[in-house]
Amino acid sequence: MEAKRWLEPFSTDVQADGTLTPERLTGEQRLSHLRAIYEAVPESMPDQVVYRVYSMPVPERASELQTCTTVLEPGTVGREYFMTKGHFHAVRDRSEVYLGLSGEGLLLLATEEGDHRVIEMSKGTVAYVPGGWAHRSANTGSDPLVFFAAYVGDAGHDYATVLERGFPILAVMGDDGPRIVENPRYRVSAA
Ligand code: PAN
Ligand code: ZN
Repeated sequence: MEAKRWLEPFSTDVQADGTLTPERLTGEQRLSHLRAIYEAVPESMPDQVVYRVYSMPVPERASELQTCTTVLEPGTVGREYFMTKGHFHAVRDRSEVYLGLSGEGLLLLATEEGDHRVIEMSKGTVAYVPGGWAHRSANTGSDPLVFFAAYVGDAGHDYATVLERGFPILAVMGDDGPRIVENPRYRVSAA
């Protein structure tokens, strides 16, 4: 039989809360898995889910687009807002687009040299994440921050670099709203 040349077209419904129909939960991050990204997680904090990712299944190759939604809960650890682990794409030049669906937050971006940017995310924001920029989302609102993402199929995720060096900037709760501050724990690339 002749091998299939093309994938089968398909569609998925994104619900108002960011979940997909049919259900496609692919990742759930609890506070206990995220301790290393915060300055200090108080022992008294419950081990709650900080975010979930729902992904559409396509092969991880450069000819495809990976797509998913992220649902990031509201909350803080100390003064730091709940945030995603953050990553570079393993294939560094692979780009990505985020589309805000609901909630309020900040998309933090940083290069390996320590250059950084901040993009405000809310419903309707289309954020372009070029290759070479690590990206992390922080929920600065009181509702879940929900966004859709599409990225080059073979991008892969390098979490280790951000975990080892930290992110140059942090989104923290100030007296009159969110503030961006330098991250004292950040170690710039030795290169
Ligand atoms: C997003 C992220 C998602 C979760 O889909 O993977 O928001 O963040 P972490 O992967 O940093 O835990 C994306 O940027 N994909 O490439
Ligand atoms: Zn990404």
